[in-house]
Amino acid sequence: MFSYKEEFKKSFVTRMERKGMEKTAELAYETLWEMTQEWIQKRWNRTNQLYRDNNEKKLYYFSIEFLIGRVLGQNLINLNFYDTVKEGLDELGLQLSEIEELETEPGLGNGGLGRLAACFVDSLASLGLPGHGYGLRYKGGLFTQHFVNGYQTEQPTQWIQQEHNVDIRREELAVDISYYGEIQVVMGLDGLKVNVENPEWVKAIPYDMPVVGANGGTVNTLRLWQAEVSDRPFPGREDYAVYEHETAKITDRLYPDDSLEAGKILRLKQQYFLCSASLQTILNNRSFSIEALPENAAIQINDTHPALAIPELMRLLIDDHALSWDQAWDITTRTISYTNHTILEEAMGKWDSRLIQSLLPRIYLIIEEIDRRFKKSLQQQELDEEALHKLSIIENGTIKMAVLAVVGSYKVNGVAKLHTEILKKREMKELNEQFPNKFHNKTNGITHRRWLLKANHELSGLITEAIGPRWIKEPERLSELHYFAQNHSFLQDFQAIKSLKKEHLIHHLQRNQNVVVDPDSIFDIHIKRFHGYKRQLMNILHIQMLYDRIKRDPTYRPYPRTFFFGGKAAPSYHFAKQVIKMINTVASKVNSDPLARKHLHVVFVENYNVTQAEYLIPAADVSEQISTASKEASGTGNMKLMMNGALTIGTFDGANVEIFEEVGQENAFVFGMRAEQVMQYEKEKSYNPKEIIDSDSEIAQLMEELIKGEWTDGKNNVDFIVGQLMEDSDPYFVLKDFRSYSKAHEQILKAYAHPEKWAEMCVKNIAASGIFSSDRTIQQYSNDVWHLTKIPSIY
Ligand code: 26Y
Repeated sequence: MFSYKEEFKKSFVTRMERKGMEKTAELAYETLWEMTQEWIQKRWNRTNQLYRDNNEKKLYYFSIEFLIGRVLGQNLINLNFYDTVKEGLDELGLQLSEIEELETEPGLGNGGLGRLAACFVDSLASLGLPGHGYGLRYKGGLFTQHFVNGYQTEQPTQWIQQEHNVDIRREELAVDISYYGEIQVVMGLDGLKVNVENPEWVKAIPYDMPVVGANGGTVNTLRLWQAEVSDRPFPGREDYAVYEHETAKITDRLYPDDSLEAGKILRLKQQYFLCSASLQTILNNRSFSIEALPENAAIQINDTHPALAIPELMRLLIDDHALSWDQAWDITTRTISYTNHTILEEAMGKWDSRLIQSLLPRIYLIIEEIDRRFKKSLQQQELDEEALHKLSIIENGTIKMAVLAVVGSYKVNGVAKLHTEILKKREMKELNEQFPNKFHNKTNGITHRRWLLKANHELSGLITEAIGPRWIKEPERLSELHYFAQNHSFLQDFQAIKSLKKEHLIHHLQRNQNVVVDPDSIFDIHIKRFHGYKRQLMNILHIQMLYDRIKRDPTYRPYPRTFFFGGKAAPSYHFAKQVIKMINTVASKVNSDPLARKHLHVVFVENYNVTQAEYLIPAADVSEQISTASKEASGTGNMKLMMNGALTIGTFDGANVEIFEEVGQENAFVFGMRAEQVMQYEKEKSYNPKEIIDSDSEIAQLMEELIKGEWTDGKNNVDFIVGQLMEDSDPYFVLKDFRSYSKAHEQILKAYAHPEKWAEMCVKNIAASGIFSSDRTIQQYSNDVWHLTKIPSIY
């Protein structure tokens, strides 16, 4: 055990010397990496031994994304070694922060859903609960974003290195996955049996990554599957080069372009690969009878991407374990539960029946049978056409994965109160009526171990000085900070830390992007995936308006603000890409104008990812959470920013509603339509943006400039934006909420003019943020859905 600095230093130096090379940061990284892996390995072995001895029920979290971020620093924090190592290295003339920068972040996710999965596995291990993640080991991860002339370009990301990888190959646990083939019904010993003849085989190799819980007590496993050629013979394998190439593509990258059929097949292959490999490994390595699966394993599917787990588990139970349909259905629907993350129609997973039929013929038959039986069970009720439509799994040649996921699981949850209500009352009303006890809410959370302890070491220290260290284990104790919200010296310390974190961000951006930011300006931060409903467009239009005002009105000289954007657009999402181009164009226009630049600065942080988030979030004064009410299922960036003492400008949407409830609306800047109003407009189809343009001359002026292409480097770059904003009665109501958004920004300026009062509001936000720790969320899932037992801690 290296709990003491001197011991650490001794061992570190010996190892460095053994390598016998120059003392570079790279070598230090390698050495520290090895040492950390050794510390972890011991604890990992112990945890696994305990699991074998105790045979407790386990949770498996299936997710197509795990956005874990860099692991070295986080592991040191969770092991409680961070400070010791940092000081030890300092004394050896090395900087831990520099060493950390050498790690390439694995980009195995895109946004909130993937980061949530990462926060959840951290909380599971930290609470000492037996819960493991199952995902895919994409070679490339999500693309790297660069701007060329203001346009987003996408380059493949390479995170897997030859040495010092974060995961361990487990060859001995490989399983085979089959695609295609022809269905044959044969007479077996116990009656008819379905066989698939001549399928194509692919091998799935697991790579295991340790998930280190708080205090290093429990180390769980994140298992990521990689596709490789199978040893099994099958027709078609002769053309080996093609086979090898096609196989490697399965885990080559996250979200391959699916605008063409080949891309769709690839995504389907990925989803099935994840489900089949994970289920096979669970069933192969069990120590209980197959009938006892639900008492021994809970499987949570993260959105519909892994919903094929339902028919795949049925297939394994019926075809491989010779159970009857009814037995298999009973087991499946007591093992699997489903989390929904969206109400957006286009993001609800749907597959063309023909695609599944050809790629996964046996799975198709099972889905058909699930649908047939479910429809049959509905026959006694007098349901209207609309209800039948909402309740069908297969309809007009389409398979609706969300309906399959609800029917085939024992619990279904939304990710914030409002979202769950919308699911129950609107999107999934009919399903909720059929299964009244299935739906429940679990408001998302974030791990404070990454988003406060790691990302904001300084603020964490200040909090501990004020209220003692117990909040680290019990984050709801952050509420004790309320006593300090009016304590002058505490507020001053808070302000000093905010300034320091701004400096860190400035330094980081200077190094990476060569931009220089005014540390005294208000840091207004809008970071998330690019999407219409998240309304980055509203933010940039507002900046355009501010610019116009500064130019037009010599008395309008507002306090300096820096508007930060960060986020990626899906490569084929043209509207979102135009918004990116617009932000970059506005940025160069505003930033190069000497007058405007005194008051406004627009910074688009290239290639937003977890590492960048760790710089941006602690430095934020203002958190932009401005989605069209009803569209953002929860949001989790809102929680991270609040926990770091930023004030939210936001709509009544997703978890914002609960944030406002906790902190009080007087400590936030709330604006815009409510979800009911939005839904009313949608129902009546009565929103007409032209009315707003006609009645508001300033907005009319903005639109005029926009249409001329003045803010986008020409008209060609604005057609999707203009089309959506004005012609198609914008589904995201940008102009409708624009005025109240702009007023909320005026309130921000007024509030910021009183620094101490502002700091007080920030501290109240931190104090109210404890409930948004994912430890709380995970404990609720465990109590209500998974029923896990804590394993005794050994360290
Ligand atoms: C397959 C494709 C269409 C697709 C790809 C990615 C569909 C959805 C997604 C990702 C969705 C996502 O990240 N959703 C976010 O999940 C967070 C965690 O629950 C929520 O906080 C957030 O509101 C939601 O947008």
